[in-house]
Amino acid sequence: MENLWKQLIDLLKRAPSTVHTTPSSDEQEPDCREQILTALTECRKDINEEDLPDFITFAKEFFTNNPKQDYYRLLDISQSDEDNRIVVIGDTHCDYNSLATIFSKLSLSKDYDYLNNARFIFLGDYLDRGAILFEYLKLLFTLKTILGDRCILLKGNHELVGSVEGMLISRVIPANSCPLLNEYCNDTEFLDSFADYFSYLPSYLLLKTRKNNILLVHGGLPREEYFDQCLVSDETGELICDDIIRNRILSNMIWSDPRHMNVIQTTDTRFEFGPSHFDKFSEINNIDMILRSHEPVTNGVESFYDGRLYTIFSTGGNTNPDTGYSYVTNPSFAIINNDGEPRFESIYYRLVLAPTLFYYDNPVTIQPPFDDLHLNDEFIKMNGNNAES
Ligand SMILES: [Mn+2]
Repeated sequence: MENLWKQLIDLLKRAPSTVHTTPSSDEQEPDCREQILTALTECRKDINEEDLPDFITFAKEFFTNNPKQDYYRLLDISQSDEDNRIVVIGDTHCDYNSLATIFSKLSLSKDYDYLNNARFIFLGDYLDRGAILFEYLKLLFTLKTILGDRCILLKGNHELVGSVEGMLISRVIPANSCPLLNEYCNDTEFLDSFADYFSYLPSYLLLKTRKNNILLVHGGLPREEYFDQCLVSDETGELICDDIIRNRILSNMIWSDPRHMNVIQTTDTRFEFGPSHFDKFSEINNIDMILRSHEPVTNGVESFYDGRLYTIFSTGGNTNPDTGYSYVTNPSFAIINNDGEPRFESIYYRLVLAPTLFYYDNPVTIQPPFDDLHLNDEFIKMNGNNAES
């Protein structure tokens, strides 16, 4: 095990001998690649009860350096001459294996230096359901620190947490992260900062590319009654409406779910919408595509409305001990280019070496092919036919 482990780390560190880098400025960019690859293994070390004070100190420092960040609205790459790649990651729910494997897989690409150049947009739901909260949060916060503005964490419904009299309370039931934090982190200042950080995450991002305007959001669309009360600004991506309406709309967008057929909206917080609802909203607001997460889909990706809306789910794997969603057999993520064409990558499929890094004793089960195998093919070329078996 020891030798294999060392070989794998060495392999990952040397993988792309020639990588395409985006010439952004004359300034020397920091080498994020090495830092991220180190973090993937360092953060995996168990955080036991005696290590919690260190974790709390680390997290407090993170919250201080990353205050409320509810300001992302628009990311415009439509005029850019650089080769931009946007990596979109769906729900991860405290699944260390899947989060780490996405980054280790991207590190193997030979045609683009993802860890040094790509932007990473997370669609929310970091908390609850998964097996290891503290190690996962340490990795997530470390990645955000290394990537800075290249990492945008959007808010999911599981991030609707508040601190009431020194206890974390979640609006999601059951919420297993909050009881754990309340039990082990009896530190009011920490719990307040924790609630503050997650409550103020931005709820959506509008990505303008050469061909498509893409809305990135955890759930989906607002109810129809708000359609004529809001517009998405083309310049700033902001919702133009009054504060009360804005809050209702943002809540809708964190909770709603698309359906293939037209449906009657329910009165619950979590409501459903169909193709005509989607068409109407996207026409009013000039939106071509929506990428969202929120619902576990077995294949990791599900397409709606002729490929104009996708659900992406990024935790799962039927032998993955970190996931609460083992029935999601093919958890996936997306990569968007300058034209705004998304392609979908399976996190574990066909990869033998990289996932073993994070699986420890659990062998990876190979899944049937799903979609574009761009990165997988590079990996196979690099490692010979063994990677396919
Ligand atoms: Mn959700």
